[in-house]
Amino acid sequence: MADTALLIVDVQNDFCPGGALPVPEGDRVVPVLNRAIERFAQSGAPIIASRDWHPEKSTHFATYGGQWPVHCVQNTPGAQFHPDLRLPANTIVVSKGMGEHEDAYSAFDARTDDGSSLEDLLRSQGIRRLVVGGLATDYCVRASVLSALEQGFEVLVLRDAVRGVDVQPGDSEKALTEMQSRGAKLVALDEVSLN
Ligand code: VGL
Ligand code: ZN
Repeated sequence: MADTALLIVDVQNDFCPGGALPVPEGDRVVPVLNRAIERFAQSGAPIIASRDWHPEKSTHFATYGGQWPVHCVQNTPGAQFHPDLRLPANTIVVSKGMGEHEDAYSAFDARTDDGSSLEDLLRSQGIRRLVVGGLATDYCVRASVLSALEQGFEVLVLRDAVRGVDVQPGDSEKALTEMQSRGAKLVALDEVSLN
């Protein structure tokens, strides 16, 4: 059984150029992630996609006292995965940030439609290693990687498959260094061996 899963973090229209909270070059992660998806699918390893899935009213948004423009509102086009991302039909989708007072940057705060947490899901499938890519390096990727490490998972970050918002210049670089110092490895897809 595969002990490694692919975790694709928040590759949604609102985080890509033209979206409500665009990450510069956010769409550039898509082709790299499509290659990763192919590899994982071929070896029968699980593919998990997290999505930011906010209610219309949320203290996460600047209009209600938070930090961000309105983005990834449930069931809107901006919350859809990028149209070029080739997620297989058996992708496990986990949603986060559904509470009205919830930022939920980490995919470990996300749940499936039937209420399983990401951690339960990974443990029940015998996953001990995560390969991670997506958006944004300095928010949801960072938070997800740090939670995974805290929970004892081995983490490989696909360095060509992440992009950050850089609210302050250098935030993404800082986040990558922090992830590495806590034990994550930054790798290219070709360096990842499955099985
Ligand atoms: C994210 C800011 C606000 C992310 C989500 O997915 O990195 N960033 N909500
Ligand atoms: Zn959000």
